[in-house]
Amino acid sequence: MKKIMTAFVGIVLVSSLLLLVINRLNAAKGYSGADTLTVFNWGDYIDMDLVSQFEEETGITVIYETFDSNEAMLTKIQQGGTTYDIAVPSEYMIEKMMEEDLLIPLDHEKLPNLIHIDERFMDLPFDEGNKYSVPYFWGTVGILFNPELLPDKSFTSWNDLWDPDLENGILLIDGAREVIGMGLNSLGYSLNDTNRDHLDEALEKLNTLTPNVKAIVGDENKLLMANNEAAVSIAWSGDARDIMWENEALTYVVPEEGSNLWFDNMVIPKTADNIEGAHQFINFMLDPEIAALNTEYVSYSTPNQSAIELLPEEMVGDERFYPPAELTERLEVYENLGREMLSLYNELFLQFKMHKN
Ligand code: SPD
Repeated sequence: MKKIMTAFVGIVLVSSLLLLVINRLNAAKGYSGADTLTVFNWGDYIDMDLVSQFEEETGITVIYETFDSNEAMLTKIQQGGTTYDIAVPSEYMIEKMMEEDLLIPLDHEKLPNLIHIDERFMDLPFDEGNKYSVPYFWGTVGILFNPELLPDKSFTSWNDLWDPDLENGILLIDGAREVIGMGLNSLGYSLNDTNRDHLDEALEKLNTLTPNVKAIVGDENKLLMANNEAAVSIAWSGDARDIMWENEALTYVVPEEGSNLWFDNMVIPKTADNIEGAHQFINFMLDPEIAALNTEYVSYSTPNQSAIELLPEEMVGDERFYPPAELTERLEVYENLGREMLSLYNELFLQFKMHKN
């Protein structure tokens, strides 16, 4: 009997060890299973301590990867060979991913914390009924600038960026929709314009901005602006807020002719291997205390009403970052313009980048 017990304990030990090794190997390869969860998110877009807390609470190991544009995220998911359980695309990309059948419908019964989301951010046209996505952060695109470095300048319009005094002074977001959109808006056209003549006109106008463009960057704009190495940056509102904590001389405006209102939502892509764990992760991030900590860390605007009640007024009472509905009404949400039009936007952006170099 003693021998049988020893053999049994041995077998259990060896199998647990094997399982652990297999999990670690899968984790290293980016494959999820019930014990791992692969999260694919924008850079600088989560408090990693919260990821550790999720791991401790659930026993699930999180593999965390980042991307810097919706297009890069989509390509990775379309390519296959990955098992992303969670991704965080923006609205037009969610619509595109739904269209391409790349998303798994959410089980709302497993997301009781959804009740904390402000109704204003639920049931939006790109995903009616939030069948595939739930709000993570939202914001605008605007101009972040340093009045101390540019005492005589004011920025109320996109056209202010064409001022010859700003030579080699502006940082742009490395995003096709943002840059082409800025060209379109500066001419009074819609961010979702599909008229070829208008798009060519926008490119032509953007090409005349190149002497003022210092660099086209991703998250590096935070360091450059915080250290006064650039005076102006086109920025997503949350990044602007984050840099403004670091460098109090900076300020942020949304140009008067209009701009983009965007929503980044959590989704479960078809590549998922741990659908149960993905729901657990989403529900965890929707918890008001977790959402409040995450918001304090990343500085973006939270759609979680219960989290807002836990956050300092200094943060959530600032209308530059929590604009009321009357202000957001004049802004435009990117539409899914279809495969051909999105390729054209990317192509025009590439031409602009080549013209700059
Ligand atoms: N550093 C985090 C950036 C996240 C920004 N998402 C904005 C998407 C706008 N379409």
